[in-house]
Amino acid sequence: MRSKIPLEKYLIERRRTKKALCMPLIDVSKFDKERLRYITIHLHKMGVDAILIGGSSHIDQLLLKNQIDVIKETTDIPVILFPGNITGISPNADGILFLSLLNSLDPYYIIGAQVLGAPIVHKYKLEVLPTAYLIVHSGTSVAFIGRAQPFPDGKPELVAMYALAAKYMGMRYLYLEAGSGAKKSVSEDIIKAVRKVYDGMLIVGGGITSHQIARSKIRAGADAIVIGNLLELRGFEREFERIVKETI
Ligand code: 1GP
Repeated sequence: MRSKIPLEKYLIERRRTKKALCMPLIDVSKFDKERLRYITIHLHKMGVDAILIGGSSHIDQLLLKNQIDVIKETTDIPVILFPGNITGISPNADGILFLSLLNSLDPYYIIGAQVLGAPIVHKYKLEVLPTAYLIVHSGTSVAFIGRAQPFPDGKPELVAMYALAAKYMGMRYLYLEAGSGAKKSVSEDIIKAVRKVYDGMLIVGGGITSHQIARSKIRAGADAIVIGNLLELRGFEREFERIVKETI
């Protein structure tokens, strides 16, 4: 049983004991109760470090709350909200990635949703993980919805400039996102360039579908990897277990 220490302390301490954190992402709209319970049991057995939960901008809040309850009935692994919008906030999670999509062209995703969501987060007393969110490629739903300005290929230094700004603004978490189901994950060049200037918790996700890909992201400097789509495949367990081993 995990003793109830603050989420951030737990993540930092846990990170010290292994190469990287493994954080599966549950998209609330993708699983029914039974399947979610099955997946959670396996994630618990494999020893993942935290479970992210979120989805697109049109999240059903009741479903989100119910899904978190199902996870919590099954495991004591911390559940962290990964909201696409203010509808992604729920009182029964352990904390929230309080995201600002720094490379959005729409102020709503940089500060607007945060202002609307902050009083709800306060009311629910959720532990906040201040997170810079950078969507590096175009062509995925999250890039389209978030109006993210994609980074040009071969220019990792531009991403590193955002990372440095995030650090100077006190954001202790930085999430490099390729987008769910991305064909191209975040490149090692980008991860290395960001790692050089950013010493907070560096999370990398999008398009990580095998242990080889996971390994190269960790070697490049990721502190945590996020895996979503793979969970939707029947027989995900085999490859997922290999991914978890890469993080130990
Ligand atoms: C999406 O980074 C996450 O926000 C996970 O991506 O679904 O491609 O694993 P995948």
